[in-house]
Amino acid sequence: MAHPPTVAGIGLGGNAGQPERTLQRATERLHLVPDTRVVACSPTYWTPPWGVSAPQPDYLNAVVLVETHLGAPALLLALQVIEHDLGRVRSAERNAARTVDLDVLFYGQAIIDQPDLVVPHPRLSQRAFVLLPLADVAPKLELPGLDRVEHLLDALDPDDFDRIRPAGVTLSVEGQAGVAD
Ligand code: A4P
Ligand code: MG
Repeated sequence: MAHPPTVAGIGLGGNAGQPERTLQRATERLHLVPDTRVVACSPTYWTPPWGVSAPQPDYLNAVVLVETHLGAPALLLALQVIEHDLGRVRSAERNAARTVDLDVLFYGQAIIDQPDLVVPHPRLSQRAFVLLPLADVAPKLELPGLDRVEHLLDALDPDDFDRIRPAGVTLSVEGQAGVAD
């Protein structure tokens, strides 16, 4: 049975291969997921790798909002298919470099705590690389069990924004990433 239309936030990140191209392709694929359409794309940011022990390239990060009739588990499954198709190889190493990581940041006002799906994303409120692009597209959003996005962003340590810089890569559902001069 179709679920009522729900807005969900998808976190996109990648730091292997060609992240500009891969995040654009992921955005196009999100728009092709059945019963789902992309309703907003944030700007993109280059961000220093968070939670890694060995050096890695910076990540390209962004947030896309979708409106979907899929339930949250089906949406996660669709994200995993896209990750796989775009060349994501899962590694035993935690936080290993990856071509693309797609996380469900929130799913409407749902609070989900299942072994394979935790929503809102458990580490969201600590992460400038998530909150900065999320605040670009949904600053006033109240995240269930947390706070308003703009308040979560304000609560971060200013040091968390060190070395985050706008990437100027425009994500769109129309194909072809635009790269600003
Ligand atoms: N899972 C549970 N809840 C969710 C959710 N809300 N969205 C489960 C997506 N997946 C969820 O994910 C591992 C398992 O999490 C899945 O089987 C799913 O059922 P994964 O994508 O296979 O592995 P992962 O992404 O390496 O693990 P994890 O724990 O999700 O890592 P994070 O938290 O996503 O962090 N630094 C910067 N600057 N930018 C980044 O984007 N990303 C990470 C990965 C680390 N450092 C980063 C970045
Ligand atoms: Mg993930």
